[in-house]
Amino acid sequence: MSKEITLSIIKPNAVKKNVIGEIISIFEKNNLQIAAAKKVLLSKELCQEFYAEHKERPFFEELVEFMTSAPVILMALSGDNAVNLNREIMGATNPSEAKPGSLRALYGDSLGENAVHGSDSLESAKREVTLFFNDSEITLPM
Ligand code: 3AN
Repeated sequence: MSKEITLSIIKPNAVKKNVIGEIISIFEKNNLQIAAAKKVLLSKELCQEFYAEHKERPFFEELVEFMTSAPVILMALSGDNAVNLNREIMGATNPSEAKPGSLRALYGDSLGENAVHGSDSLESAKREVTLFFNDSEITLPM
């Protein structure tokens, strides 16, 4: 399996629940490493750019409103098969359909406020990690 880097976001509703450590711990137990991390309040402009592919969707404005309502944790996760492994750990988009024990089942509140984001492909991961982190902010395990 190949080493990959993927973008993870702990969304405002999960940050407010004070479960940042619990979520990071689950990533670590699943052999993902934190290659970069920061807590930020996203600007509307940056958030709109991040979610550009959803621009025409009816929930776009609501999504940007939510994601900019309070701080988020941005992380680059590294590890074998990191993109799909992170999607597996997160569970389905809708928390009510997410498998028991997955992050969205544990910490999600609704389809919109579903606790975490994870890149959906290697290509998206590259775009998303680059949008939020400079090369100098990312360190890989020795
Ligand atoms: P995922 O994050 O699982 O890849 P996407 O790409 O379909 O899911 O959706 C991006 C984000 O948009 C989701 N994480 C979710 O928070 C939000 N979203 C998706 N569908 C809806 C909806 N019908 N109403 C509100 N928010 C939605």
